[in-house]
Amino acid sequence: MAFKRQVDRLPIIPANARVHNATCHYCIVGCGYKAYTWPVNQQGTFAENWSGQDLSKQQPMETDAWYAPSMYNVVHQDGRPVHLVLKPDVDCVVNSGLGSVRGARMAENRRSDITGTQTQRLTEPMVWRYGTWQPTSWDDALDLVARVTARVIDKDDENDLYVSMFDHGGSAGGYENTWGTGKLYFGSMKVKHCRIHNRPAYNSEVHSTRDMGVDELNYCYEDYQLTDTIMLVGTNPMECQTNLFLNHMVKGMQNGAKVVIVDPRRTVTVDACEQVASAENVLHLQIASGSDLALFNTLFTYIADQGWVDADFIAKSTFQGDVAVAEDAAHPASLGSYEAARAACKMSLAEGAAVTGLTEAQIIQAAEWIAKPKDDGSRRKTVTGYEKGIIWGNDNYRVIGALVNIGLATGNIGRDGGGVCRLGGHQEGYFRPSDAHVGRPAPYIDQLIISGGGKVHHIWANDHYKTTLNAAEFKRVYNRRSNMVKEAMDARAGATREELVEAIVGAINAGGIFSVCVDIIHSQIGQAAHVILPAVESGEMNLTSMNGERRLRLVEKYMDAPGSAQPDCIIAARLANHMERVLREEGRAEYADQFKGFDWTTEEDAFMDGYNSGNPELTYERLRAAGNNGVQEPVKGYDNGILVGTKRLYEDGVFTRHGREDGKALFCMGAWRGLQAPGKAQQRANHRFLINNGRANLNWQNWFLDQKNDFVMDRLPVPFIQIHPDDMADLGLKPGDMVEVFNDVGATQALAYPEPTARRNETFMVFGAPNGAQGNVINAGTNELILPNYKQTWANIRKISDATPAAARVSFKSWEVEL
Ligand SMILES: Nc1nc2c(c(=O)[nH]1)N[C@H]1C(S)=C(S)[C@@H](COP(=O)(O)OP(=O)(O)OC[C@H]3O[C@@H](n4cnc5c(=O)[nH]c(N)nc54)[C@H](O)[C@@H]3O)O[C@H]1N2
Ligand SMILES: Nc1nc2c(c(=O)[nH]1)N[C@H]1C(S)=C(S)[C@@H](COP(=O)(O)OP(=O)(O)OC[C@H]3O[C@@H](n4cnc5c(=O)[nH]c(N)nc54)[C@H](O)[C@@H]3O)O[C@H]1N2
Ligand code: SF4
Ligand SMILES: [Mo]
Repeated sequence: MAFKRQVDRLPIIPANARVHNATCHYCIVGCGYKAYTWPVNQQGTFAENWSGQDLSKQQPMETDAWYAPSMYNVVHQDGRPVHLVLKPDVDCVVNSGLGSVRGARMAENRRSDITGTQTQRLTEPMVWRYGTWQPTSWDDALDLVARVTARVIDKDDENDLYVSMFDHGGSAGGYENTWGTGKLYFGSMKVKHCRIHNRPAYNSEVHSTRDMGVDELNYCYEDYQLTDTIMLVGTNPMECQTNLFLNHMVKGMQNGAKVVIVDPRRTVTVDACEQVASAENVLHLQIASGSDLALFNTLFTYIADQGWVDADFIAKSTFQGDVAVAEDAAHPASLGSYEAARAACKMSLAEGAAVTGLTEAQIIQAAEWIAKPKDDGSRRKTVTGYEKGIIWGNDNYRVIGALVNIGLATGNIGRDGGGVCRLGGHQEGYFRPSDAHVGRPAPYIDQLIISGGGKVHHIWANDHYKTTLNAAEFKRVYNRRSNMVKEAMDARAGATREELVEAIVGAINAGGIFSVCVDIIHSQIGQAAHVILPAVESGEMNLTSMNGERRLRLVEKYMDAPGSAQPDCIIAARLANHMERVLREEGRAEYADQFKGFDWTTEEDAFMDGYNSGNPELTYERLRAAGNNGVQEPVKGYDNGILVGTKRLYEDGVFTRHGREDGKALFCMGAWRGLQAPGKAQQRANHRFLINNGRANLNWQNWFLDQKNDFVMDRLPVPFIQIHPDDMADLGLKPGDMVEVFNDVGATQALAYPEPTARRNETFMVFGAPNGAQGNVINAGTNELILPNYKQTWANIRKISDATPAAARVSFKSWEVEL
């Protein structure tokens, strides 16, 4: 019998099952899957089935003729129950048939009223009424949202409307939904007080690389197989970009690539690389937390001093002169030529070693693996992947700039086997009107809300209660302000709509906030909301997104939405319709006209109105034909029935991301200057433990579906914090004990997980959990341009209690498994 799945056999997919293209909607990698559906009263046989194999015989080890219980469910399609199997696609070049512990659970994580999975999914709009949430119709809920919103904003003054919205692809997002929300908030309105799902402002995660002319997704995954050295900075791809690691990086190592990993922690990625490439080909630079900039500037200095640079590339493709862009409030470092950057970033081996805690020999070794020409004099190819260890690390602008400096100096951008790229988080899928009105630096939304700003807050697919910084204070204030509105609503139970809106506006003007939450579940911030609007996920709608090598695919809708849930783009459109109607009723005709143009009935309408208008080659029909291999953006044309894409960017040596006409890349002139974000150095000085934080293979993001998935919750009933066993002994802790993590800004709790490979006084806590938000102990201090510094956090730890019954059953064996 399948473990915990209460089934002893699964139906065989019949030969005539319907097949849909489906890209996994979780991480950036975007693995290809196939969704098979067929009527519940049918199934295939050993002889006649989808695989074409005789299933009465034992299949070979690498067979595609199987699926796991987690890939199966019974759902509805066109109103009828169907079997659903969602299994990895062997023909997709991204994953070649591999799944992951997240993606391979997509099917069992669909809402099913038949098998009882994910019944937490919202099925209908809800409005705060009579002291609780009451189900209601879309028109009723949207009318209330539109009336209250219209009361606090006006043409040319939309600053009291605050918006939190996804900017990604995958599920929640994608070209349809970023356009729907974007057209509403940046087209019809010019909302300035907005933020993105993962940071408290509407800005870029990677300003500097863009300012230097280099888009952050410039390579293709195949480059990992064509390279001499793979450099991984502040990222843990075995757990976070799993099939990019397993299907491309592993193959690169098997082809002989060496690996340099920069991470203050020994990760399972380090372990896995050592197993594949053998330890002598893996260099783990276990730097002091937050010291990356010192490392990169030292590497850049050393590589330049050795002359291991691509002089021809520097001359032809990079800015000649001195300073091209001066340092100012919008540019935390000057940008200019190679020589100017060399001067500004100069750092000796001794200085670099002192700051990072590495030996000079380790830094030299890294420089050789990155840039030392081969014995025959030919250039070494190095591909660099970076992610949240530096994006949410110390001195975001300068540190990313310094890393891109190395890639430019060594001619490793726009070449096969090269690239300096984000490994990525969600998939991408951004198409919106200009956000220029937001300004740069963008407003720090969380701090504005905490200090009383904002009257109405629209929240699209994120849960700041679990995932923002300074979360303890944010929740305290948000609960208080949203409760003021709830109380006012309760006091007017039974009132007319006009009276209710008056009461709400009264509470808002007294300091309250009216909160509207668009989500697929009733989230934690949704507990504070007054209106809750149910959205659908990818697969319950058609959805287009691109992955970390800019590969665009269409997920074909394969099942019905739960209840009356709608695609986000359609919710945005209906909200726009209601705004137009209400404004017209109120006699504000000119403003009402701005909300025209939302007469979409399907997500395809939103796609055509938005993405297609800027990319006329792309239609659903053509993407459907392109299948799970899709096309790599930007799309250059359509030739003989085939979409023509772009394998990697900048192969012509012309750099354009900064918008400069000369097409020359710029170097970043950012010197090392210690911990940059306010309050971090003091916090480090005053607390014993580094609370490094991030992700684990098993959990997806803020656990919104995981929290109702026993496969995950049996393994991790409470978020873990990995601690060295000797530190645990100091604190009197047994494995599984509940600890409180506390510091100057807040407190949270976790399960103590012994980790012998951890350094003393350096812990790692999984972020985003529903019952232990790591963000509670992150202070409000951000890097310049309002980039959160989640990773540099220090706190103390004390025991709260013995293990809970669920935690007491957890295994504490090593995470380092044999591959
Ligand atoms: N399993 C799983 N995969 C995911 C996600 C998930 O929730 N679960 N989420 C997706 C999303 S949205 C994102 S953004 C990505 C994030 O993907 P990653 O960035 O790869 O993951 P993180 O665990 O956040 O952080 C990566 C590493 O940064 C290291 N780090 C901490 N401080 C420093 C430092 O000062 N310097 C350096 N160099 N490294 C440091 C941490 O030790 C950690 O190993 O993952 C995506 N993939
Ligand atoms: N301490 C710490 N904090 C961090 C980070 C860290 O490394 N450390 N990383 C940051 C990063 S990189 C990220 S991406 C954020 C993640 O922070 P969030 O964006 O808050 O987390 P998610 O889990 O991605 O949130 C998804 C929400 O959208 C809902 N949802 C899912 N699909 C849909 C859909 O199709 N439509 C709608 N309307 N709703 C949907 C889910 O139910 C869930 O409530 O956290 C950030 N916070
Ligand atoms: S690696 Fe990422 S995209 Fe691929 S199956 Fe896993 S979560 Fe999905
Ligand atoms: Mo992310």
